[in-house]
Amino acid sequence: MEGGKIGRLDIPFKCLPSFHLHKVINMHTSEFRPLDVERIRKDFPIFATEPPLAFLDNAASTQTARPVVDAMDAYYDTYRSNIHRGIYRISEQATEAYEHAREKVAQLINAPRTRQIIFTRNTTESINLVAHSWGNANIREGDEIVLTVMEHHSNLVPWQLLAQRTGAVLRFLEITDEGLLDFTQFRDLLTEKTKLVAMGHVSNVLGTINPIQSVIEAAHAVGAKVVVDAAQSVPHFHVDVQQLDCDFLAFSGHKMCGPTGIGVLYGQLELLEEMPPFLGGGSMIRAVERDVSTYAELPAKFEAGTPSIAEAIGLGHAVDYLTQTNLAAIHVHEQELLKYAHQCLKEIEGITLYGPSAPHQKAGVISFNIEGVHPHDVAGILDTHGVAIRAGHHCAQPLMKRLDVIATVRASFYLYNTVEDVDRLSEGLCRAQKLMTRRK
Ligand code: C6P
Repeated sequence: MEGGKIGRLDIPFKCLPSFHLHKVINMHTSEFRPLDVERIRKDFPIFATEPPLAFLDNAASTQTARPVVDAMDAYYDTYRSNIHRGIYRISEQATEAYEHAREKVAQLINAPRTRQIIFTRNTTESINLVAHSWGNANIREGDEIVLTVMEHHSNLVPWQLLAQRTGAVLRFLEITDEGLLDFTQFRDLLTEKTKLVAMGHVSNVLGTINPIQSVIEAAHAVGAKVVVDAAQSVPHFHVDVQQLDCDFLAFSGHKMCGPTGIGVLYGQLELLEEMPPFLGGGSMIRAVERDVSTYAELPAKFEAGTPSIAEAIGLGHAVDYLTQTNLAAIHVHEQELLKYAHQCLKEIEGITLYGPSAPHQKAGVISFNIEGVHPHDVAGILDTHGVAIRAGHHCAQPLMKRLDVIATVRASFYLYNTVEDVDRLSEGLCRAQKLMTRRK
């Protein structure tokens, strides 16, 4: 399992993230049950339509599970009210449901304390919160922030803005031609000037699973803090913040069968306690004078204004849904679809697949291009066959530049996808390839 060393810090670089251990253990005990995809699909009414939809754009946003919608409907129909302020029954019920959702999220990622879970709107807002609150207070001119060329813009632009505000310097870890991070460079990048490493756990374009735990150990060894963009990992496999020992971790509800408008920021307690508020307003204060205020305890300090109440409740139910379904089984299912998709797609004439091919280094995301066919044309033709995929730069323009492409086509899998979805994808691609190259 030891895949090498990270720079001068001599920290072992583990190729396999820890969740694979869970997977291996689970698969060899009676605990492991493959997914019952047919049953799962019944929880998503969109799949009952005819002709059936092959929804393969899960990295952008997943479908919402019925129990999630039911929980949100129940809030709107029976106890809709604001939280943390009403001295009446339904407001107390809403407060309880909202805070219960926080407990479920804390358990999902094994946060030591529930107050380390801050509800935001999405991953983007979570990262911006850290960049403003922690970043403005801790980053100075000449400090270095280490990123990678595979970052989503949400884990790049906030750091660019922070660097512009403070005079800090951004440094980038490159990737190999296979789409893995090039750790031979880490030696030069991580120095005593490094104050922060911000890295995606899983690339939304290449599907690469980065060895985040080793990165965190290496960053901590030089005294740097680490922000993990977990938008593409938490929904798909078990992530344990105590095991990772990350300083901050961000993800979104809408990528894990939950609603839009709700995201999560986890942070180390001492950091969150020291950090100044991000947004000011109601709910985040202790006492307000004309010229100055004192602030509420965590997590309220970072949740100014009326939050997304129904959405938080929905997220709590999405967490229940995923954990009851079993995240290890979801991961195995996605890996099987990925393997099958790789086999099918590599047979298509003129196709270039991007990202690693070894399954343990890749999540259920597959990006590709077909020679002579624009990705948008591929997406349009697939749409006429009832296959939904994403084509474009996927909010990762520096990565597109590194791959020397303007865009890619991307298919991404989740618990409700089937082998038939992959077959329809490859049939549609064959047609697109024939149609578009015949025209030229
Ligand atoms: N990626 C995709 O199609 P928000 O929009 O804040 O919920 O998530 C932002 C984000 C941050 N990091 C990663 C790794 C992501 O994949 C995303 C969202 C979508 O790839 C929409 S661009």
